[in-house]
Amino acid sequence: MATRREFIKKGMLASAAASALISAKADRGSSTIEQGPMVISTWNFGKEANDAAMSVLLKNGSALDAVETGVRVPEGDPKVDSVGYGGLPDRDGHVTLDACIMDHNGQCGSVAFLEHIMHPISVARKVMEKTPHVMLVGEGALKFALDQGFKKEDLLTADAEKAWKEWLKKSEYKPVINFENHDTIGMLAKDMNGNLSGACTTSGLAYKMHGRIGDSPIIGAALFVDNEIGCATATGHGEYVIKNVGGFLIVELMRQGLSPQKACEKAIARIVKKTKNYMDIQVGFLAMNKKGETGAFSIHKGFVYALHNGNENKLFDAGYYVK
Ligand code: SD4
Repeated sequence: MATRREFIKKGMLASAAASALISAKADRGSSTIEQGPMVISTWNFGKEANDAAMSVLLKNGSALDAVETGVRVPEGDPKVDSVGYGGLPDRDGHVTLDACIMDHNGQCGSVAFLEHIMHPISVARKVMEKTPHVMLVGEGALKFALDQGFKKEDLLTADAEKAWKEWLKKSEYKPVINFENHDTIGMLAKDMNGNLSGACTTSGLAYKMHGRIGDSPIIGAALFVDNEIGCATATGHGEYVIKNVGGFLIVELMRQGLSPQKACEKAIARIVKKTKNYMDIQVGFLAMNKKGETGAFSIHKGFVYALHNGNENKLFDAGYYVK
């Protein structure tokens, strides 16, 4: 029987061979990898998050552990103002967080409208593992987190508070496309056993109404995993992802035989067709199938994602609808 080290080496060799395919297809926003561990995540902060996730996978860790570990990186980074600590607040000055996680058994957990906890993804995982429920929100989610030993913290950084006070002067609510080029982190991973998992976490749209929950904690919208088929995640204006059940739609399209890339393109086309003001909104999707093939597509230019194949970790521009 192969030792674990041989097994890891095999996976890495396969990934090295596949990396040539990544660069060959980079400009089309898709890649083809047949074997080995894989991680794909949204936006440029995905690169650092991928490194953390891949270090779990290369030690033969599970895809579930990998995605949780990966997205905790931007959650804990005060310079990232769209996820976790340092996230921009709602219009009343509250940092409220949404997150969900799903594993290869179809188990999932989610928290929404959660305040004062730096790592909502880990609370979402506890909801999955320690409760008979899928989703906890607000006060109840906070109480559960504290009961589980999470620390209550002030997540509003001085920079985020300053930005909010500046916004208050006009109080003009207008979603901004590719908000400073970094946003929600959605991450999909495949481990050495070929199992898939995903995670998604965010502070949501900046200056949203108090109480607003986006797509990021909604299983089937910003995240869906079916270990027989593939997985998908979303970023952008959550309302449109929810209305079109984006993550589930993409997995179902892959089930019908579409590649991850074609499935992402078709889901974006669906949103565009059903949304009169699609020129004013951004949605981006990532997908991965059971073979480790990936896809990425968005409405507008500017959506970038990070792909790590166990050998190299690179940023790519996703393809887009509005030319
Ligand atoms: C939301 N999808 O709350 C998230 C945040 C995001 O561009 O990705 N914003 O709608």
